Amino acid sequence: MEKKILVTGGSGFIGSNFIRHTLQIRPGFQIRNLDALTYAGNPLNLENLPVDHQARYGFIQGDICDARFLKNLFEQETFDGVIHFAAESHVDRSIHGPEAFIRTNVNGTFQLLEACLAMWKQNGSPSDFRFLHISTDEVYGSLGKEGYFTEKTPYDPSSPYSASKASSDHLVKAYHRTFGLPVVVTNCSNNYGPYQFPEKLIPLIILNIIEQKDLPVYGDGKNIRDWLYVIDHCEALVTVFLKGVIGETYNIGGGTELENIRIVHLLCELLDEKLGRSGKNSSKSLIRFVTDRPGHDRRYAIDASKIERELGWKARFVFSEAIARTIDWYMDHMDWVNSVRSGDYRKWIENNYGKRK
Ligand code: NAD
Ligand code: TDX
Repeated sequence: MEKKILVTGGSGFIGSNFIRHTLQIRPGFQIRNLDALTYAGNPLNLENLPVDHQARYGFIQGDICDARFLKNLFEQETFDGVIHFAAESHVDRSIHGPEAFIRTNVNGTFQLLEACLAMWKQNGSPSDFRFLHISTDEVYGSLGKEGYFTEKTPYDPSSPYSASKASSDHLVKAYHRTFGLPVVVTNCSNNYGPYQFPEKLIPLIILNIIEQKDLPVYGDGKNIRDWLYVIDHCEALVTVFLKGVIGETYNIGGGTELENIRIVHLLCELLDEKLGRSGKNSSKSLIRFVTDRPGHDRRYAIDASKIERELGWKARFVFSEAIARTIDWYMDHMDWVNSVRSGDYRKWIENNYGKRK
């Protein structure tokens, strides 16, 4: 199947995994990546694509908040679909500085919808066009000990990040109901894997263990996240893009619920084995319980039965294997790590963790 797709935010963590994986599994897909290259976007994430993949890939630097830029782009090029990853994505940053989240996640999504709607109408409103909006389980708020998020769980976001994502989800749905734009929305749980920016829990802890730095655990460490290997997420997105029903939402999750402290212990154990540390030198001695994140959601857990039943997708990576693979990737890519840890990154670490001790 031949398709020309615009991916937004393709130079970030999930977007770059998505582009690499989709070029490989969908030889008929051409992909253009529109990315502003903020601190979280890195051209290195898409370096060294195989030659035949390079021929089907193009990069466009630009900001989704820039209406004039989007209008020009859609006048010059036509797309069969838009897959929208671009966002400010880190909860702690949204607490320190919410404005960027409202700008990109709310206003940027709005500008993108406006431009897509105009392009879609201009092209005769094709029914096979898709606007796939990538969202998060955080829009549903926090669970207690029991229960799961379904597609019908009411929105109840806790952080400026999740509130901005919730807002963008509503806008996307409204553009379908009001203007008929063919949209689909996905809400996914926490991802892990290669190319994740080391401000997020798993890469931060892996690198701090390697470098024998403190391992900051917020609050009592008993908050629970439902972890999904990034390639499973990418495969779910291709499935929803091709087979999802217009106007519908699909929850995506791996069914691997873990307390944060368990993940930190596991990473210590796996890395200690590789680095030959034990006894008094065990990395667990680096664990520090620090001031909790304000508004910290206690538990996320996804009910993914709708996408499994209706579209035939199922997570296929097992956590214990995929986390080992992720550790190996970081150990083998210290050049990438050093290149993304710029002056801005060091400032962020000082800002966020300096105050928590
Ligand atoms: P990321 O922060 O790694 O990447 C975001 C990308 O968007 C970067 O390349 C950045 O340069 C780009 N970007 C930011 N603002 C932009 C703008 N104004 N215009 C154009 N590009 C811009 O994020 P991620 O972890 O890859 O997440 C991707 C998407 O998936 C986000 O929408 C996020 O909400 C959602 N999501 C993430 C997770 C997760 O665990 N990481 C889970 C569920 C959903
Ligand atoms: O230093 C830390 N210590 C710590 O205990 C960090 C960075 C995090 N944590 C805790 C907070 C969370 O309970 O670990 C858990 C995971 O934190 P993050 O990696 O920041 O992810 P989270 O806040 O759960 O959000 C992620 O998943 C959903 C992504 O960043 C979002 O973009 C996505 O929507």
